[in-house]
Amino acid sequence: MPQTHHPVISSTGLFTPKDSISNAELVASYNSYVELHNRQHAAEIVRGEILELQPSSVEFIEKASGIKARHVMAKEPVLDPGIMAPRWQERGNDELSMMAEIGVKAARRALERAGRSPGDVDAVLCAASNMERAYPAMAIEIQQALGIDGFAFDMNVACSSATFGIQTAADYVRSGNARSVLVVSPEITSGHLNWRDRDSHFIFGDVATAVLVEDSSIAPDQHWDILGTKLKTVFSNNIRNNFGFLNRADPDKANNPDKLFIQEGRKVFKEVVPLVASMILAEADRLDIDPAGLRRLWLHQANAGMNRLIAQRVLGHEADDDESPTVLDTYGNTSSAGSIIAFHLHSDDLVAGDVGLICSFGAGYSAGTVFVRKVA
Ligand code: CO8
Repeated sequence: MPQTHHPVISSTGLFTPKDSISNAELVASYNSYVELHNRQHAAEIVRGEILELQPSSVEFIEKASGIKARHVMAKEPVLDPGIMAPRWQERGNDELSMMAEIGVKAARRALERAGRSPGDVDAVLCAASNMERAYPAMAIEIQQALGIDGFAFDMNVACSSATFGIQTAADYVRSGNARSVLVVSPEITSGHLNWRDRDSHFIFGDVATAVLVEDSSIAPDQHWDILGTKLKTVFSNNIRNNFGFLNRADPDKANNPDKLFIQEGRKVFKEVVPLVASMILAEADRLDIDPAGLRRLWLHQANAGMNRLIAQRVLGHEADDDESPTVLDTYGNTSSAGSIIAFHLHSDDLVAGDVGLICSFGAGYSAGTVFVRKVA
C-alpha cells in the first residue's frame, strides 16, 4: 500500500520494575540517615559548623507532590542509610546494558501489541533524561537487540524526551524517510536522584516505555491519529544536573551534589504551569480543536498540583480522574515516561473519534504536545 505520510501511534509498551518503595519505607530510611548524620556530627552542629538535618515526612510528600510510591531497579541499596544509591555489578561490553535491557522489554511489548515484527521497523530513537554511557548510542544497542535494520540514535530533552521523540518520529513519517519508528524511553532515574536530599528524595521512579509511530498505511486497525505536535524550549537553571564528561577536569568538585538532580521546585511550579497551559491552548487553536471538548489529558507526571492547574486552564473546569488520570501515586515522577505510562494504562476505554492530548514538561525548560484521535 502506498505511504500516506500521515503519522499515527500504532501502540505503546511499558516495563515496570518489580521493586516498589512506599513513602513510609522511604521516609524511615531517610530519617535513619538523618539521625545517624546528626549523631555523628553532634559536636560540629553544636559549634554551628554544620547544619542539623531535618527529618522527612510522609504527610509532606503526599500533600506537596501526590506521590505515594515509586518503582526502582534496586530497592535494598537505595533504602540502606549507609548507601542510598542504586548498586549492581557493572556489566561487560558483551552483555546487554541495563538501559537497553529495560528499553527492549518495553519495545517488545509495543511491537507485540501492534502485531509488528522488528524487521518492519525502520528506526529506533532512545529518548530519555540520562544515557548510561556516551557511545555507542543506547538506541543502536536496542536496535541490535531487537533485530531491526535501519538507523538509531539517542536524544535527551529531560522530561520531554518522549514527546520530542514522537514529533521526530512523526516527522520521519511525514517526510517519507521512515514508515515505522520506535521511540523508547528507559528512565533509570534512581541513578541521578540524590536520595540524601530532603527536598527531592521522594520525587523519582524507574520505568521504561515505548511508542510505535507509523505511517497510517501500515498501522493496525486500532491506532491513534496524530493530529498535531508542538515542541517548545526556554532556558532555565531551575532544574539542573551538572554531571558530565568534563567533571574530571575539576576533580575536587566531581562528586558535589550538583552532579545529581537539583531543582527549585517552587519556581518550576510557578513558571511551568502558565507556559504549558498557554502552549496547549495555542496549539489547540491552531489545530481547530475545542480544548473543553478534549476527552482525556495524559499529562506529564511530576506533581499532582501542577496537573490540576494545567487541566483546569485547558478544560475550563476542575478535571476528574477520568479526564486527567494520574500514575504519580504509584510510579512517582518517571521523567519522560510519565505521560506515556498514563496514556498506556488509561486509553483502552476511549472510543473512535475521541480526541486527547499527551503532554510533557520539565527540565530545559522543555514542553511537548501531541494531540491524538482514536481511530476504530
Ligand atoms: N519532608 C518534610 N518537609 C519538607 C520536605 C520533606 N521531604 N522537603 C521540604 N520540606 C519542607 C521545606 O523545608 C519547607 O519548609 P519551610 O516552609 O519551613 O521552609 C516546606 O516543606 C515547603 O517546601 P517547598 O516549598 O520546597 O515545598 P513545595 O510545596 O514547593 O513542594 C515540590 C516541593 C514537591 C518539589 C514541588 O515544588 C514540585 O513538585 N514542583 C514541581 C517540580 C517539577 O515538576 N519538577 C519537574 C522536574 S523533573 C524533570 O524535568 C526531569 C529531570 C531529569 C530527571 C533526572 C532523574 C533523577
